[in-house]
Amino acid sequence: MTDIAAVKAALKQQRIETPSWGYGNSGTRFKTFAAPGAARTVWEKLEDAGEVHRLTGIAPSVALHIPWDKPSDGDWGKVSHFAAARGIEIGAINPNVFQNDAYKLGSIAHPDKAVRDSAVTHILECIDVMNKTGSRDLSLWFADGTNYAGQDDFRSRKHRVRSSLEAVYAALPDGKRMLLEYKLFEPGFYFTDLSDWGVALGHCQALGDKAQVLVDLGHHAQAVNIEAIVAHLLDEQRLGGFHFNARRYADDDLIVGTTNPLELFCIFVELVSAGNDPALSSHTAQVAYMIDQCHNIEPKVEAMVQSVINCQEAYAKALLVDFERLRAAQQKGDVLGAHRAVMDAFKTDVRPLLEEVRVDMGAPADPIAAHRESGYLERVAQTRGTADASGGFPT
Ligand code: PSV
Ligand code: MN
Repeated sequence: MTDIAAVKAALKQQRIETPSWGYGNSGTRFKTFAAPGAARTVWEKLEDAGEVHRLTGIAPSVALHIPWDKPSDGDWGKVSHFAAARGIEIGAINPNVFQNDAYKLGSIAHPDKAVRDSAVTHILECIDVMNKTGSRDLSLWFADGTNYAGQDDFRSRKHRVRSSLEAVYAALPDGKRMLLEYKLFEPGFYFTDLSDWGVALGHCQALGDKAQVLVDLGHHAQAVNIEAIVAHLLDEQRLGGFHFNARRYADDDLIVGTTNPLELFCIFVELVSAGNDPALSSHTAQVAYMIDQCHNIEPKVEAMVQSVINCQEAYAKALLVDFERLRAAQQKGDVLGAHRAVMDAFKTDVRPLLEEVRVDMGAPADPIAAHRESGYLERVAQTRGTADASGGFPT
């Protein structure tokens, strides 16, 4: 039996973080199409993130990428205040150690210690930004890897990664966390230093409790069972957070839940299940739910709202799983009975329930319709104009 009041209460607690870089122009390596009104500066990205929160009621923080989002005067207090005035706060801080020429052969795994040191120095500056903005999470992704057999020594690179991460970990104040993101390929095509959850988990366990694994849904090979990875990391108490997006072939960064709604739902089922487990509930409560998505052909604010809604729908359906029925069927070895228990929840239309939840929270029942009616896009297109296509994703 489902306790709808409890489901609604849980839905009101859900939080999804949006990425600043999702509000600027972005594209493929073939073409970046300039979108009218796309954010050009950190201020405009914060305005857009505030609009997504106003429309959904569950997106009260925004992740920043440094130096893309660094204000010209370096005044992070001003950034925090600007965000607070729009009802949002600064979320994860993402250092960028992949765009300087010096990083051609890697950053924290680079053969030259001077390059490794400069990458660590940049990350330490990002910890300073966390201290100034009140951000809890340092979100680390490294483009480090190689393209050819023999290009560099795997074990030496592993040791360089470990000692660089140790230097960062040592500087992390109490109460802050380091999230380590893995990716199986790109820009390295032969080998990636942090290629999968096992490698990331190994480093995190060696570093200490403040180091946690970040799962980006786009960073796995085809057919990898991400919900099983999530279950394993939760059980190890090492799931730090997500980068939600949808993929079809590679790291496509499409709107969350568009190509993979069942996968997204199954991930949330694991989270609800762990949240119900007294041994894992406090670990599960600290998981960061972040979107990492760039929109190439669709309007950006609207796309971000759709992603938030899709996360909300997946969570609502996961909350409807009858776990008593599911566990009983599993215990009996009733294969289809167990499958049907999960699929019954997946097939439930949760849209009317979510409309009620939104209205209770003071958000519009239909955030997309409200956005279209509000004239926000027309207004920002007028005031911001059409930014240079490289405006949001600096090269
Ligand atoms: C890398 O593909 C990634 O997923 C990392 O999270 C980066 O920070 C982000 O995309 C933006 O480049
Ligand atoms: Mn990511």
